[in-house]
Amino acid sequence: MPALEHVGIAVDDAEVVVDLYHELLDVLPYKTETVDEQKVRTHFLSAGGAKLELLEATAADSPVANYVEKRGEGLHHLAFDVDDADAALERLDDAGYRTLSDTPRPGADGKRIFFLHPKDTHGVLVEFCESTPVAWTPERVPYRDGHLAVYEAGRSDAPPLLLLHGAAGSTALETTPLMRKLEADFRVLAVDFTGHGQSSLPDDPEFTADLFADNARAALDYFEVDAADVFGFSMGGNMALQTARRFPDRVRRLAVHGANVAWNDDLVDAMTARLNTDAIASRYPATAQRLAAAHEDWKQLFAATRDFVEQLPALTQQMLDASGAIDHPVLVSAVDEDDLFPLETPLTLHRQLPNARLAILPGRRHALPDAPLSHLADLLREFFG
Ligand code: CMX
Repeated sequence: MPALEHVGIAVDDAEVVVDLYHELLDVLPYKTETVDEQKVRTHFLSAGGAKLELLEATAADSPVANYVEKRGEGLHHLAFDVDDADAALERLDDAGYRTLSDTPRPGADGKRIFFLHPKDTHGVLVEFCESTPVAWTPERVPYRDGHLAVYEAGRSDAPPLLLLHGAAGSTALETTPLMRKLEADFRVLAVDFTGHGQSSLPDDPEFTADLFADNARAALDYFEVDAADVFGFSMGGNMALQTARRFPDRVRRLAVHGANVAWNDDLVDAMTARLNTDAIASRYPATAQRLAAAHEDWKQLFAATRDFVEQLPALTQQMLDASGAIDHPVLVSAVDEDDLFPLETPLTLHRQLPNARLAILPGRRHALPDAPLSHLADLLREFFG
């Protein structure tokens, strides 16, 4: 069923209304954006499950300017989230509703949107919107002999939450969709580990857990954050734990999703097989192309990751042995039918950590973008809230 995504409110002077909601709800906009197509400037506020979208006209002939002129400031529209805006538009058009465009149009917040005429919907302007993948642009921070790509989104007044991606992954490939679900409630930060995504790859890369933990620390330093909540996916989960071990005061709480602490030779073999660049290039050329676009040098990255994976049985055993010393609150989560790691691993981790909660979500795929992200985001909001 389409969920209420936001409530649009037409305003004359957004600054005044921002102050009002600050006073009423103690929230500030987490995003402000001009949508030329709609001739509006939008200011998004988090209001629990749904959002408020303050709409300010940017031109005299904007629909919002007409609205404010004829009816004054006030509730302007209700927007419902749909998976497929084209299909929704076709269905409602066939059902005889007047849609205000023939196809979904670009709206605020990276959405594709269309409206139904308020005369067909008992006086309420109804919008349907579909989220589209949105790029998250990094800043490049000098780091050792190269640079780290670091990312920031969301509310500057909200608690910082650092997202760490997995091995041979990146912020763009893995954690960006989760950022989109959390940006209304957190100051969301992320970093591409050395050699991953848009961070530079050293000439002779040697990956270690300490290097990746140091990447996380460097991102926090850059954003001048003393201590953050940290979420890590897969190897990023192990690195979140390592960051808490190495820099305990920089981490408030942790959430680790899909992290494996039960490495054995079979899993190492399975993982190294997945990192075979020749096999990927010959059998899956489209994937190879995607990886080439995602990383500075994906073949070298994968080679260095293979060497790192070989160290994981010893490293994760050391981590487990030392995990009793991590007294930060930790949320351990995984999907119940992970196609890569056994379900025992989150249970082991949960048992081993002195201050952990456990959540098993329904799902079959290890990859973070395929996880039930709305459920995961709800859990993170609750745990870090
Ligand atoms: N809610 C309820 N009724 C509305 C309305 C609204 N937001 N906007 C207009 N109406 C009503 C008017 O009151 C009027 O009713 P009466 O005839 O009973 O007086 C009727 O609809 C026609 O309105 P109008 O002022 O003559 O304006 P138009 O028909 O030219 O345009 C509408 C109305 C809805 C078609 C136009 O505003 C539109 O295309 N809206 C969709 C685009 C939009 O609103 N974009 C801004 C939001 C962007 C975003 O969320 O990103």
